[in-house]
Amino acid sequence: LNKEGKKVGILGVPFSKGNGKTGAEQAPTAILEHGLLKSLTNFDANPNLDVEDFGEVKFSSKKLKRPVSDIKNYAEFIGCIERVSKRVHSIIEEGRLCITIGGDHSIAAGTVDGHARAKDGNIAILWIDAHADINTPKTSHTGHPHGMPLSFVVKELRDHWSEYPEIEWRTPIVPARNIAYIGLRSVDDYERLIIDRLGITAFGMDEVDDLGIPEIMRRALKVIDPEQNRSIHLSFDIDGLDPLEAPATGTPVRGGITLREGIQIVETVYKTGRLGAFDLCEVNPQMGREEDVRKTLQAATDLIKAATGHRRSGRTAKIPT
Ligand code: 5AB
Ligand code: MN
Ligand code: MN
Ligand code: MN
Repeated sequence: LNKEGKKVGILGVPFSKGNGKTGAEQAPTAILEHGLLKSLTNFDANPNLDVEDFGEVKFSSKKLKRPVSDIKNYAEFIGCIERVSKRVHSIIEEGRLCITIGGDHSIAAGTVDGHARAKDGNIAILWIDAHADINTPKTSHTGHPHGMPLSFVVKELRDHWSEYPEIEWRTPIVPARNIAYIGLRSVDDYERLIIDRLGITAFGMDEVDDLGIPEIMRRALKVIDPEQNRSIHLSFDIDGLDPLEAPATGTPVRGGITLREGIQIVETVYKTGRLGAFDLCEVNPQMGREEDVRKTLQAATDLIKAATGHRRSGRTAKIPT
């Protein structure tokens, strides 16, 4: 390992109580067993990479003073994301890009909280997803926390959580204007209202079709990081990709971005030099056939590789002297 190179920390979060299905808790192990660490340190990978595997986050459910009924598995959810926030915070404080492998997307409530705290709120969030994940506990039709992580961290929505127990540790300091979505195609009515009211930048699949990823990335980064000084949080829900290329996920929606477009998004953020945290969520190795799972694990691996600086066009080898 070359300690002078880019520093990366990998953290697994085997949590799936934030969605209605089991299986996503197996993704961190499945992605590692698929060969992630090897592909990050391969001869064709970023040669100056210093990768540290931080293992899996340990968590348990919180004891609640009063029951919460409108959010499913609230005690488990809060117990998990508090731990995730602490771990992500300390990995970023070490000067590492924090790569968090979920788990369902509810864990991003913790990754964003930890990142925001490490950077005093000066972060920009790029959210790649079929869904908007900004329901408040009261607007959600399902009660699933994986549809709520953004409302948990956004400054303007913090009061919507104030009645819920065991979240004094939370730091909801990221302004809604620092968020941009790419890939939306399944947005609830109240989520659309929130996006419009708060003026959140949102590129749905219609805009991906009209503008293409390069133009969308220019526009998105200009709004969420206008002075080019923010630490960028790239939260990638694998269901942002089209289910043809990433079928093994709990809430697939057809008509998504291609794997190539997904990689292009990650590469573009990497090239800014300000990628601070990367989440890869919602892979569910229990969904579909073996071939579906293999495809999805490979897509996840390709996205994570791009987040560490892998170049598709190759690199010149250093001839050993
Ligand atoms: B995912 C829905 N909006 O709130 C809800 O996969 C779906 O992390 C949420 O993007 C999907 O339950 C959450 C209907
Ligand atoms: Mn989604
Ligand atoms: Mn999501
Ligand atoms: Mn999903």
